[in-house]
Amino acid sequence: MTHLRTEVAIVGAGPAGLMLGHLLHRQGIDSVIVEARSREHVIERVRAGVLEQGTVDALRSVGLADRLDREGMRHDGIYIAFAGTRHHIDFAGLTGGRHVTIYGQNELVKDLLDARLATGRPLFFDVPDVTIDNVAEAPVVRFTHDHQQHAVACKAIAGCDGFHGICRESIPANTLTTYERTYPFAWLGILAEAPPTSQELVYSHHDRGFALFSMRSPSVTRLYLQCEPDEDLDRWPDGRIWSELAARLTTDDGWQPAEGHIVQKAVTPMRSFVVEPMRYGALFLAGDAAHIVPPTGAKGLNLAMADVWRLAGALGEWLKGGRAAGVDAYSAHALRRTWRAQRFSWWMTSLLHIDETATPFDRRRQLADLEYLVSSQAAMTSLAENYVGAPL
Ligand code: RFL
Ligand code: PHB
Repeated sequence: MTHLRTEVAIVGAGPAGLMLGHLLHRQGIDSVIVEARSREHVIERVRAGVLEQGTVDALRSVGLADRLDREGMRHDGIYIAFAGTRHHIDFAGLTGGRHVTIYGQNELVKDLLDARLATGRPLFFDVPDVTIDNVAEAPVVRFTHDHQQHAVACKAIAGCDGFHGICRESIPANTLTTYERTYPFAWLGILAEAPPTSQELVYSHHDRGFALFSMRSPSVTRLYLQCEPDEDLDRWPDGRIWSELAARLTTDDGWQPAEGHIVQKAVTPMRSFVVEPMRYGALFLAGDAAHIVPPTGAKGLNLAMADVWRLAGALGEWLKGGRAAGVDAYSAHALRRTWRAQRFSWWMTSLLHIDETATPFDRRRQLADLEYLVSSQAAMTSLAENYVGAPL
């Protein structure tokens, strides 16, 4: 057994854990990061693509945006399509010049990993058996790496281990309240070697189900189709995917996505989930470990970044200056932003998907909501303001 000591033990090397490690490092605070999966798996996982302006500003301010500034694609708006027509929502015009940036989560994770490796601070991959102990008094993280057992004594533990991690599960259930909503649909997502045919994202409400046109680069398109929660990918050969995308996305101005070689296919479940509070003793939850939003509002990664931004500042004040006000306020502050994103993500999801259990009244009300959205400056501004997000 090796005994290590650090200030903050971070469980999970996703965007939340890696960013937290970097922000602590910049304050001269040591951390150990332990990750269940392999380095390759963490880098290759295809997920989010939309970064709020606040996320980009934060990354830039801590020296992590060199490649993002070169390769990220600035988007000043999105399209909402329904009844055959695309309607533009002009974020920049509606929010005084604010915008979002398209940059794959896996690219961001690559940048964060490079930054971590450059610090020389510890990061263990392939650690599937992490346990945490004594978070109320003297926290310890135990794990096995390369057949060697380790125990890391620390002052705080950051649970950045995503929705299926062990940190949230380690908190006594009677001290937590969970809020959850599941949806009767999921997303079938593909990545295709095809140049984007629209400069901006297209969110399409269609009788056959929701579809989303997004991108990763000038040669790679990212597309999603609403599907069943237990959808069998074997029922979706490439030809069926393209014809369904064409049916749901083609608009009466003749626009449609270009086809190309499909390089990745996966089904993503949809869920809204929040646990309160986001702290138990010296264990702080951040990112998907504490909350999940359906991807329609593009908020998950941005919320994770906002959590660790606040947590890093609070831990710095506590560990270096002995001031606990920030860590004491962490959960309440993070939850305020979380609930705002929850409301927006739920609203975008309900607005755009076809719910087979909806009544005819609900369907007509949904169409009225879409009509109102694209005809009212106030409604478009509300969408734009929430989509671009508040500063972190
Ligand atoms: P992650 O990324 O899940 O990372 C958690 C890490 O912890 C590891 N882990 C453990 N490590 C040690 N011990 C254990 N017991 C462990 N258990 C788990 C995991 O291997 C992993 O490396 O959580 P994090 O860092 O909080 O980041 C959250 C984001 O990944 C997530 O919110 C977004 O991907 C959500 N999301 C989107 N967010 C956006 O802001 N904009 C988007 O456009 C967007 N699109 C999406 C999305 C998520 C999607 N999927 C696949 C869920 C699109 C999709 C399709
Ligand atoms: C993506 O590009 O993966 C993406 C874009 C917008 C969303 C969700 C995912 O709302």
